[in-house]
Amino acid sequence: MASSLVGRWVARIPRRPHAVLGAVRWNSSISQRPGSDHVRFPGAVNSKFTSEMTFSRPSTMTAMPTYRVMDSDGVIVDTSRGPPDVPDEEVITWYKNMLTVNIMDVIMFEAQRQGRISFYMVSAGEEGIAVGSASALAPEDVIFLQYREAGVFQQRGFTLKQFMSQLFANRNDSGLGRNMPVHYGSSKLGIYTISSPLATQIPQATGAAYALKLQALQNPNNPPRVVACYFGEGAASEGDFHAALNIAATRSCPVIFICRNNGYAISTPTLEQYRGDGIASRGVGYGIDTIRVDGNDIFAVREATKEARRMALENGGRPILIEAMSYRVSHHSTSDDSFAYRARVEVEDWKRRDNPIIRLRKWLENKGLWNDELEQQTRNELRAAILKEFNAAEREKKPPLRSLFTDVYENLTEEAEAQRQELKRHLEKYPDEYNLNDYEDGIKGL
Ligand SMILES: Cc1ncc(C[n+]2csc(CCOP(=O)(O)OP(=O)(O)O)c2C)c(N)n1
Repeated sequence: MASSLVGRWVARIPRRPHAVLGAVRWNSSISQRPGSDHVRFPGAVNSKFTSEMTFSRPSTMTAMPTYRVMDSDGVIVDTSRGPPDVPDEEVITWYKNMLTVNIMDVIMFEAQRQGRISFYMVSAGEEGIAVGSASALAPEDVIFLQYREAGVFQQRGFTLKQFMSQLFANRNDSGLGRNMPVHYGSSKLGIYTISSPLATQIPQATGAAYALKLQALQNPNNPPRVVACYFGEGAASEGDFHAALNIAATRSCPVIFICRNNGYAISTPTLEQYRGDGIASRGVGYGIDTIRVDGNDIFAVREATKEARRMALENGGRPILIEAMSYRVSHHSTSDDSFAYRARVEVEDWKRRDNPIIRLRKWLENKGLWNDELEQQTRNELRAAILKEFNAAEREKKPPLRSLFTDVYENLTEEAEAQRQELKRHLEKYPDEYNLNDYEDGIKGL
């Protein structure tokens, strides 16, 4: 589909595709006027000559500032600015969405410990990044995620039944139980299915953004769309990150890269991951407009994403990088014990110090929109709703056994068919060894 689009586009504008597609430099010939204080080298068009030999020393440069709207007491910092540009009811919806993910995380982490699901990853401390950024995107935007952004699904309308069906790998899961838990996906919500190999989603996002750009050029009546691509700072150490940002910059693709910098890539702290100024400085290095925001401040995340979306669509498109700062309060996953590599007190300190949920709660309380009673009632309701879907999903049948083999190719290959038959023979020979009734249609489902 994308290649046929490219083919048609090239055919229509054969001579100067770069100019139309937004490339900054067209003419790369070397030119120098007599007496000029700089050369137009093709590789650095605005560099002045200097007779002072100075190495650029990042360690002496000021770190990029962190944009915040609201402080940790829930107070808007800049008193001259107006209130957030959304009705109070919407802010309360964000709050409830963050709370839903947070409560679900506690329940599902415990469920894994009880052996009821195989694996789980929580997003404690990062709910504000997911919900705040998703609130600024349009329903038709296309989204690529890593795995710690359940709040994006929640904000876009993924239901508790959908979360639970995927986690319990039952027959209502759209992936039919073929992915690890938390690897959700939804074509209806425009969210590509999460995949475990780190950073693969980043070049995919750039490619999708390039396709959107070409589609918009072909049909200007299409609604404007961007791609939003989420990843952790650890994933930004992969080569895929660098290739994706550079291609997005040189092809001017409408993509918002949203990096969650939570201080750890499993057991590797950021201090050991890089020596530069976070991930934000890399965006600048690739010529991408970049902002660093306080990820505990949902208003700052939302505003930065909203502006990034506007900029990403301007003049035919361009990438934007948002580095959202946070702290990974939880263990990396249910397979991790983070106290093996960081002090308990560090985590407790962060929990006390700041948190996107508590911060927004303070703002709501300061405005008289929230109180202890509402908090308790809401928590009880959300917990009950989650547990209802939890129980239903746990009891639901597993997908039919044949789905082990289907959906790779349109028809089963000879090899897959032979394996299916071998499995059938095996199950028929040892019927007492397997709970085939847990699967839709039992052995007939194979
Ligand atoms: C290509 C690849 N290498 C290594 C891993 C193992 N792994 C899974 S998550 C992870 C850490 C990622 O850290 P980060 O991107 O900062 O996200 P966070 O978990 O902190 O949210 C690693 C190394 C993997 N899944 N894929």
